[in-house]
Amino acid sequence: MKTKQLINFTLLLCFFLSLQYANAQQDVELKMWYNNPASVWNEALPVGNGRLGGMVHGDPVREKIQLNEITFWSGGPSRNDNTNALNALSEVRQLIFDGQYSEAETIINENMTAEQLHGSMFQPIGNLFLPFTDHSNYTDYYRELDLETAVATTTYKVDDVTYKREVFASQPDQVIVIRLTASEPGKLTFSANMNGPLKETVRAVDSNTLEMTGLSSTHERVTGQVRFDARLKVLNTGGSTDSASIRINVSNADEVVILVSVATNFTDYETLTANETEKCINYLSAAETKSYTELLNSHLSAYQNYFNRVSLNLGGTSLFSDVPTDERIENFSETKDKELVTMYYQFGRYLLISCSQPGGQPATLQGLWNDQVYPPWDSKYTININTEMNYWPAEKCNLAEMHEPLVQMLKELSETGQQTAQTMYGCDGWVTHHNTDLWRICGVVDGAYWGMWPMGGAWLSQHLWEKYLYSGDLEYLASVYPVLKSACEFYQDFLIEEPENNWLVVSPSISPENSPPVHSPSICAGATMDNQLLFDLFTKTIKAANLLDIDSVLMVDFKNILDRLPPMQIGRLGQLQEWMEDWDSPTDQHRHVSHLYGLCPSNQISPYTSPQLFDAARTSLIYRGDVSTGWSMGWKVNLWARLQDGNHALKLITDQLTLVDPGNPTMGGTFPNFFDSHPPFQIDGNFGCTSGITEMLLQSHDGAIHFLPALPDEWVTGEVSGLRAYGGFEVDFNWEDGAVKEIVITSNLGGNCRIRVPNDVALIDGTLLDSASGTNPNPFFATAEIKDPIIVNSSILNPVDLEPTFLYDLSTEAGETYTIIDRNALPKSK
Ligand code: FUC
Repeated sequence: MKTKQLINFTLLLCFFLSLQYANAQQDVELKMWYNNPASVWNEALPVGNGRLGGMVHGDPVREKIQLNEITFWSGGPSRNDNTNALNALSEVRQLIFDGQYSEAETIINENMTAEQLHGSMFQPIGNLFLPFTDHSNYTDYYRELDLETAVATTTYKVDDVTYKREVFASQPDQVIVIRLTASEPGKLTFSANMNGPLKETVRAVDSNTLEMTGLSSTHERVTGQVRFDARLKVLNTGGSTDSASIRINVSNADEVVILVSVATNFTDYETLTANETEKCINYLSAAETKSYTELLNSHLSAYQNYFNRVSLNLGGTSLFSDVPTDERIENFSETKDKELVTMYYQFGRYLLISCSQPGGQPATLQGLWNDQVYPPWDSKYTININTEMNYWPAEKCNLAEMHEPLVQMLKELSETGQQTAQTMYGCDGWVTHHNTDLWRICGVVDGAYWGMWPMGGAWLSQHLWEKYLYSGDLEYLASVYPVLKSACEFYQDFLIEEPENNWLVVSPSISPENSPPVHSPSICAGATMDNQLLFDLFTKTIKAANLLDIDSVLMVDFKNILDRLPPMQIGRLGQLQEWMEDWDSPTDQHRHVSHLYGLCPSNQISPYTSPQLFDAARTSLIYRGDVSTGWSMGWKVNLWARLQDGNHALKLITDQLTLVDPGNPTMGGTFPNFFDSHPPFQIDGNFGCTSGITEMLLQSHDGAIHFLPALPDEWVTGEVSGLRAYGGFEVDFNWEDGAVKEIVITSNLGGNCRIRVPNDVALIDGTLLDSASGTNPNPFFATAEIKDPIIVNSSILNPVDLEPTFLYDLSTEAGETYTIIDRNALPKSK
């Protein structure tokens, strides 16, 4: 090696070592902890394995674990299509075009909404109790949920003996595992029992097994048909057990492991022929053959395989780790506690792993955790935002497998929705409206104002393409293509020409759950969100067909439809119009911001390719305000991130991290157990905010992988690893003073990697990157080719001033990793 090369090499080495040192940040402690037992459900800590859920209350005197099983729903296989709809359709459409919205609404309510069945309810199994009659004088109380192990632990002392309870829900072993220990032998004397609002029987099967059975409710005239069998088995070391008729007594044991197994007769949305007792016993007897350590280890490896993929550090310094989590939430607006944000972010990932596992059901409005027989909105699937939002973090936060139950639900809806399309509208393809449930109902529910929205399939279907953009998996794409195609076929038949501009529009419809100030019904034609959804649905389906090299003739028809959809319009206030007419009001603070779907989650509105729409979307969002329901604030975190305003996004996180009274929730915010408050608890806000935090740090929807697009001033330094971007890229990076320091990109598919960065960067060996411009040759990054907007008055638009960025191209090979660093940090001789 020549001297100059040697010096360069040494400089690089020193530099690299110093970078490593600078990056060695303290790990964030991911433990939610409290110094009191949960007195109400919204303080209890959730555990789940995708199928079984438990809410651990941590009460020393009477431990309570509230239990759920994801297939325990009211009713049974059912449909709710109104057969009168088809006869009413043309009259309704004419009334809408004539501006007679109230008349149209009346006819819809009488002829198109479901006659009886507005959807089934996700219902609770019941509670497991462990009464310790002599533990009321406890001291040194502590309980936690460790997000790194997915174990809920409670410890306390009675008479100088320390008692400990550990609870986890094992995905590999399909049971909830509870271990009870004491610091002295022979100290565990308690009993175990179960009850539930829908129980039919409770009985001791033998001296250490208790069984509870039950049946789901009859609801809206559909007979309750889901049966459950729940069993607990007490495995004691030392001491003894005996059974009274409805409880197991444990005396003087050293250690006790309790296994909880629950199963139902659910097979699939059409069939309830499984044998719940056999399934329940099989799970239990398989788990019984393993030691606690074996059960824990298999749980840890399954859980951590997902959880450990992403780590985040926003530059916190363990300032508040000695403060209980509920107090930290309460103090957040003052402290801006960065580690609390990290914990809340990782809690979102924890929840998705815990409530949505391959082969199971998608996360409901409450994920997998519901203690009420009549839960809010039935704890089912509201698909005009809420279910979609549940899955916004799935791909970008490296939990692609957790997306699978949603994909499966879509396949099933595309079956049930075909009959709905034929019966209600005489159309081919499949359709669903704004709600569905375990039985995959597709009709109009809750009344025209909320339910007359035939777009549920169009929105859900976006997830099918989005998943492909991250993985590039063509086999997967082929498996979901029929769902996409059939969704388009419905609109091919259903769309009608509106009289003024001859655009093809959806009618009847609504802009979800909002009505314009000019008339009280929400009913309308051609709502902006509908047009945006169809733009995406048709564009993506055409792309999928091209990639799979099929249906080229049909795609010509689809392209013609695409060309005839209404463009976006910028109204008199400089706002993005929510409706086809300029009806928006500057005082409308409705929680739904449906027309901003085009900004997020879609990529139709971009500061680089459609700056006027970008400005208009921003104006609309400012009018809409910040504080709202939990999920609305979660959406706004994403929207402000897409608007590249990190400080405003953090303002929304602060609004969302407002502590809500767990016993009497009256506002949007966060419960002590980190659950999002709509109010009441609704899990979408958790998932929305987790997605939004990711969007503040990394975006890949707009032609490039954009690093730190919306970094708040507060988050000066930080690091994140394991985030996923379109095109099969996986990304780790850190930053200081708002500048990226080091980026490590793993390319899984190869191809051009276009990056957008806030400061100048180069490859770590000093090689400069190619400046990028024009279209990204990597097809996964194709930007939306939307029509030019119609603008009422362009003089009131104020183009948003964005921070300057650097745009580079890097050609990558599949399987290779690339390290890029701040160019200022390169050795000077380079
Ligand atoms: C939609 C929203 C409500 C609520 C419900 C479950 O109807 O408008 O705010 O989230 O879903």
